[in-house]
Amino acid sequence: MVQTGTDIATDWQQPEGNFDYVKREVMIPMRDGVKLHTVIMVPKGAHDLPILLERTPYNASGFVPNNSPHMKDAVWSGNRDWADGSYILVWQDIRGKYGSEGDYVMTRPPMGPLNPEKTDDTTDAYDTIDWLVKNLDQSNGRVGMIGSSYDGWTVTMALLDPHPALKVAAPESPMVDGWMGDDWFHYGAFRQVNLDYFTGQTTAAGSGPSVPREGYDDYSNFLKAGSAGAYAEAHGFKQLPWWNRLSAHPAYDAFWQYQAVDRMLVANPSKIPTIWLQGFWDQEDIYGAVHAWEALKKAGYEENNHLVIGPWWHSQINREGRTMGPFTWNGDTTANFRRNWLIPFFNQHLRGTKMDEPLPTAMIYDPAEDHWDHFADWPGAKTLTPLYLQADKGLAFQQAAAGEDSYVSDPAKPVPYLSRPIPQENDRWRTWLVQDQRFVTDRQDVVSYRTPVLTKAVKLEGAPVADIFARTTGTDGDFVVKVIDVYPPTYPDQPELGGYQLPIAMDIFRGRYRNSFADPSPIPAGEVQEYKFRLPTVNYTVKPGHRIMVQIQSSLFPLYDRNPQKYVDNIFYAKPDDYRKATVSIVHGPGRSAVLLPVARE
Ligand code: PG9
Repeated sequence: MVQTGTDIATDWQQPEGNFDYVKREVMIPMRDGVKLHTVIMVPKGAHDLPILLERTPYNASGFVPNNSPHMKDAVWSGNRDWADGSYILVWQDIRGKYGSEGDYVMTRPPMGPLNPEKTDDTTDAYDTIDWLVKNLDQSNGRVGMIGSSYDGWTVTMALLDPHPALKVAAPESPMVDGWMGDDWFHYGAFRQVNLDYFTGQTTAAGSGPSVPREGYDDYSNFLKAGSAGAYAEAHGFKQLPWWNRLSAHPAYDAFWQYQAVDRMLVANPSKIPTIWLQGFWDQEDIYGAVHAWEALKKAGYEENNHLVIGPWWHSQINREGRTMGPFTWNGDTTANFRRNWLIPFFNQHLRGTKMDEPLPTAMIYDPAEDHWDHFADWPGAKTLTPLYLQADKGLAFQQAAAGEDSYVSDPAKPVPYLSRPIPQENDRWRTWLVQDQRFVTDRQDVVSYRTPVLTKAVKLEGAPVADIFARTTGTDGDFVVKVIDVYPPTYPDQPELGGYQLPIAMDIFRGRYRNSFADPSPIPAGEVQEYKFRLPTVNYTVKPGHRIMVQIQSSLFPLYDRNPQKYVDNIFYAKPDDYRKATVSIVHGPGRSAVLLPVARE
């Protein structure tokens, strides 16, 4: 038998056979005619089911990676718990990405000063929900939105003017403020390892390549290139509109202020029951959920907004949650949260089934105690207690005599954020925030202050604030402050934790912004200045037998770009000879350097 023509079937239809669901791919029209690619899975024989919607720039089709007849096996693991036949599952490519029409704009700001169009991710979510409830006969007309990180950001956008059918939401590790403390900068220090994300997202509508590397160790790759701008532009970034916009706005000017989601939420608060969720050691978006929740609380919207912080890395909520680096938790903390709280919360608002126990205002894991704490109000500590830096590298709740400690910060030898080598494909990225800090503690450009061995537990409930007084011989400089739990020298329960220096809160602050985030100014060389900034939120018991350590350094490289330590207009374009050694002196004594701790109990 000779076959003429093609062996490819003209219109292949998968026989439904024993499939327990029907999968459809549709193009949903938005108000301006642009159509968005949407994948819909409806359990067979469904009626009166709620809809779970996720809007993503990461390929909606990829959320159903397996061609299995069973919904639970067909969806990716993050959705498995939802694929038991009780939800219609929907994933949508946002505008301009993967199968969707239209133009893509990075975390597109809502219509207004930064967006002259007639649509945004708020209207796109609205139009999508409208279509879904009108066109899916099997639905009960009620929709919940979920998603992590960028997909968490799309949830927050939907909340700004929600469709009436949207009844519940869970932004998980949402990007909320890309300048203050989420993906792009932390207090003005640029997260240059994200440059691969720029090429990945904006060189193609699908998935673009990462930046090609000269060598295995990113510490050397970035150091050789000079500034972040020199690195980016040597790799063609001038072709990327998003890079051009971002690099023209190194300070917290109107560009960043107008896209800060916490500000927008307060201007447009919703009554939708919402879970703001993030990881305790969230290496990408540690700022967003807690700040959005706090802003809404302050605006009087505490009742419908809940805060959840698990002992997790970024987006771990959608994966297994038994471990974090060398730490093993009491069971699968993510599966337990999803099954015992998240899904019942959605069920309550989407189908009226009551939760066994109502979700508390705040539910935050204490990793040291290895259990969840439930809070009717948060932060638990109503005041901050200064822990003062002392002579002889001591730390105490009492002030002591004046003194200072100096180190030389050399931009030619920045302090690494992970032990070297640091390859681009790096499975330690997820857990770098719990890395044992002993790999840098003895460097001459890192200063560490320690309390005596604690005789009583110190329970921290809230966000510590670094309040550092320092002089530098430079005219700019970065300050990294870490609060560390130092384990006892031996730890029989898990011997490899003996002496472990576990960071429980750390962040970086670019000195030029000490007086104003919008208007940077040179640091007066040789004059004592105050650098005061909030660290990530903690709920943590430092146990008797442990010590608290405060560690200070001037770089976290190559995660953050180097500060040249000479004031230049735009650090993205610092020239090689702008990079100068500086002597940094940390000043302590009455009214001077301290970390203000949210001590709830001692
Ligand atoms: N943290 C990633 C991201 C979010 C928003 C903007 C850009 C990047 C993410 O994991 O999606």
